[in-house]
Amino acid sequence: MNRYRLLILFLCIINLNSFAKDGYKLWLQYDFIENESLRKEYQSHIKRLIPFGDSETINIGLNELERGLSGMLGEVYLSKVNKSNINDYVLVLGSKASLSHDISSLLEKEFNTINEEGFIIKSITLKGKKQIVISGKTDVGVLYGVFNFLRLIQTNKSIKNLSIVDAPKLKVRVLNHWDNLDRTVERGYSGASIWDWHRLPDYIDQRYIDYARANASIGINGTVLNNVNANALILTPQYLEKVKALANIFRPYGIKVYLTARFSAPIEIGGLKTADPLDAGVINWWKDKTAEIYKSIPDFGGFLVKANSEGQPGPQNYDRNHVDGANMMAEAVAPFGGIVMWRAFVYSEHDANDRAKQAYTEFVPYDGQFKDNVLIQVKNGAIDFQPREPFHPMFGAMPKTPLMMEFQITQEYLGCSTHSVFLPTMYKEVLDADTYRKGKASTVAKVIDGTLDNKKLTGMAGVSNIGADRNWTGNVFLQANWYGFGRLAWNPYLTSENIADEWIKSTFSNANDFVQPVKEFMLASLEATVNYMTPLGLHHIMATGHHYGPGPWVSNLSRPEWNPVYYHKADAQGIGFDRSTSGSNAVEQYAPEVAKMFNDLNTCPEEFLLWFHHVAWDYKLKNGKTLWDGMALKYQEGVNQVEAMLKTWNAMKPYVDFQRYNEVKMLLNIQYKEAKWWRDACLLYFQQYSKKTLPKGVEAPTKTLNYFESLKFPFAPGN
Ligand code: GCV
Repeated sequence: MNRYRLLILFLCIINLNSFAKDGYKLWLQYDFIENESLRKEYQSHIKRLIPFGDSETINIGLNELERGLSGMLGEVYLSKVNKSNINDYVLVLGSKASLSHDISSLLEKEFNTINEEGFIIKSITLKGKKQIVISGKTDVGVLYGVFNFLRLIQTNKSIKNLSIVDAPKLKVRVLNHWDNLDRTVERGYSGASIWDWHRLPDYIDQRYIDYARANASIGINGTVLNNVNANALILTPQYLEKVKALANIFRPYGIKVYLTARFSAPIEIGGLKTADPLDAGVINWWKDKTAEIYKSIPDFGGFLVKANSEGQPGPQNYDRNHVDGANMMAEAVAPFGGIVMWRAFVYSEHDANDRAKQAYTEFVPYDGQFKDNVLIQVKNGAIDFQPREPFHPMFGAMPKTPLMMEFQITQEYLGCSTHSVFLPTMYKEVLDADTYRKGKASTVAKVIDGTLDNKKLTGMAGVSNIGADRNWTGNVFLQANWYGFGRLAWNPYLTSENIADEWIKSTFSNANDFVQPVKEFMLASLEATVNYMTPLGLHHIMATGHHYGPGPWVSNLSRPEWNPVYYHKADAQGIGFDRSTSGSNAVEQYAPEVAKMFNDLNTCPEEFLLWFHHVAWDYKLKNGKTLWDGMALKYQEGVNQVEAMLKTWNAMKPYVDFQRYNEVKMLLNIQYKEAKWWRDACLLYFQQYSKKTLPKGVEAPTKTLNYFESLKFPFAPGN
């Protein structure tokens, strides 16, 4: 090889290296710890690595430790040292059953406090030798312990005297992929579906393994592979073979696969004349289909069903109800330990009632009638994943039914993958909300973790924001929402601040001058977005169909509740949806304490003002401004906040690799532009009704309302 070729080879290697920072590695960067004394401190506590047991899961844990420790500490640790020859400062890894008796007996107390998926990370001294033990009751518990141990080092925490005992508070922690078999993703903004159905089962994309690893690192233990607007073909042998291939990859990472079940599948792929849930032929068809699935996927998780919602078939097509449908499927999966997640996202074109009331009206009368292996999956709010919604009233109204939370991680109503919005803040607003079902402190978190009503089956679902884009989520910042969802599904009591802190340090840097400003910007990002899109309780005023950009003027769609005008109800008097006792009375679906608070203009939190009340333009807000002025100033504030986020990020250049720095910067610039678009379009439109001028401090729009109304986006993604 001549010198010239050598040089080219060298440049190629450098170039390949730069790919390491394209976001693919997510929060598992394992960057080398430059601070020598800190690095040495860690090294002094981990001199050898000893695995007990050699299951696939334990080997994954071992590889992860080697990868993480050599990345961060720059040394490759010896793995298989002789177990009888334990030296000082050994890192021991193994489940309760595989650890040597003298080690496991030291952890007896800890083992008694964790569940099957919990883990222990403990510093012990055995026969005068210092060790750190990572253990759990199961191998998957150990794997969770490994990821948590590595996170300690990634976030520069001390590992001197460890005594960490942790276990998930929720049982089912699943991603919902709204991925179609043709690789389009409903409401997906990060490229094509990661499931390459055409080439499965024989072609195993490395992504599947990396996906499983990333999920395991945050405790996600299930994935629903396909869209809730389901295609029955996924249940045919041709596709089940592909599903099996994915299940085999995910299994050692503690991840189960689930599928959405199209209610009419017995007709579409089974050749039956009906899908009536009380028909013997249909019942048997689902039982046989389920048995067929479990034969090839013994740990199959179960079904997720969207029934009688937005055109999907369901039991009501046969004059049956949700209980009939859900229980029929639940019986089919029960012998195998499977579950049914039955969605409560329903609203009917035949129900003239306020859409916000419909799911409650349909489901609450069935409280206590579902089988034990049914979880009712409820969206965080009663409309549909709006930038801000009050908690869904169903959470305070079904004590005899296990309810699971459905959050949306993908940003259908939040600027697609372009806008950098840190969603754990929103998830926490809902989890911390008080339903008052059993008096004060009956939070939504306590409802879904089962502690309020002593429920065994619990869960949280997140509609995935993952796609085939190299950085997984279309915007590096939105990896934080996947991360945060997983962390909150594990423990809904974590704070969004802690989650942001962990994510920033694991993804970018521990430098304080980076962590603090970026954390501040992340924590403020939801409020900024609410301000420039839907301040003061406004909702669903996005353009229709794709939901990209503002569309408060849309009024021509066939169903009233598909039109933004239905939600904001702006007129010469004022603006907002009256859901008080003098309006639709949606407030009555909450416990009396909550209903009273929302019902009264004086006590209704201003962030939900226009959600519950139609308010006069001259109404005085708490800050003394009129509603019109206050609203206009909120829109402006949102724009200013994005400008500040952009400024913060621009100053972060020294701390971030160029590719990720520049991508985030470009996206923030787009967000800034679109925040102004939202402000101008909405204020010009509402101004037609308020007939008031913009207050001081609000920038004048540079385009006309006609211009904004004329904008069309026929190819907006995710639609
Ligand atoms: C998967 C909203 C979305 C739909 C989605 C639906 C649901 O209506 O716009 O794309 O369908 O919610 O959650 O079922």
